[in-house]
Amino acid sequence: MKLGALIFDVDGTLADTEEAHRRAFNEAFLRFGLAWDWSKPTYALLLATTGGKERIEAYIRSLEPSPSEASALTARIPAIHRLKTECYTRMVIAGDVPLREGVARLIEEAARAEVQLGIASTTTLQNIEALLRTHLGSDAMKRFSVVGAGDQVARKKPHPDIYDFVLSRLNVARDACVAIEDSANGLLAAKAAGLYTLVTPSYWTRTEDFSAADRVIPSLDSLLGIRDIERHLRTVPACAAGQTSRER
Ligand code: XBP
Ligand code: MG
Repeated sequence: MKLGALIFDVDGTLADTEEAHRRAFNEAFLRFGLAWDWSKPTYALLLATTGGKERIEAYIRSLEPSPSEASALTARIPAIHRLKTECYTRMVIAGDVPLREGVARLIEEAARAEVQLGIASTTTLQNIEALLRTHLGSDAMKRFSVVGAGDQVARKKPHPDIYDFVLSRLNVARDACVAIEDSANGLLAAKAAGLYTLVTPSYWTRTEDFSAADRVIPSLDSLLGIRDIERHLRTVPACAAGQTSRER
């Protein structure tokens, strides 16, 4: 099977972004006068909820506020998240969030091999643009045939909606596509969309269950190029699950 497209997740896959997200959330809470300060252990637990706005909502529920307090706090989530996104993109543009190893090289190789590129992420388009333009140049977004982000779909990962959104706009057969993810939520979403899924665990997801992955590697830097992906794609049917070949 010839590889037709690579569909990248963003947070944790293109870059280990969650520490910057965590700091941006805390900066936004401070500027909103909220006595919330998400520690790393707290944030690691909160990452089970995908989507920044949904994560804040889950945190509010965990505080067990009165109905009127919950309603007042929930009404402020969009404004808090807008400020958080401003804080986060400022860090990204300042160069505080490097791409993970092997990402830029694989994107270059894909372009040379005429393999289409897509993005399927839970984060905002604004965050994706900031990361790609900072590291891949001002025309970086044009290198991706389809960019699926955050609120473009009703249900976030682990639902497959964002992958279905991207696949419906890519002119590539599903079984010629490879999803690249870092988290269990992302893996569930990609597999539910019927995709061969390569997982590169991140700092925040390294203890999660990737048994449904088609392949698990430490980072994209350990790939032997596009043909390496294609060779594995040929050996494992796209919708098969469980034949994980976890590589050290
Ligand atoms: C990971 C997420 C996002 C980020 C925070 O997205 O779940 O919510 O944690 O970004 P990905 P936002 O699918 O790229 O791994 O605050 O913009 O949601
Ligand atoms: Mg991710």
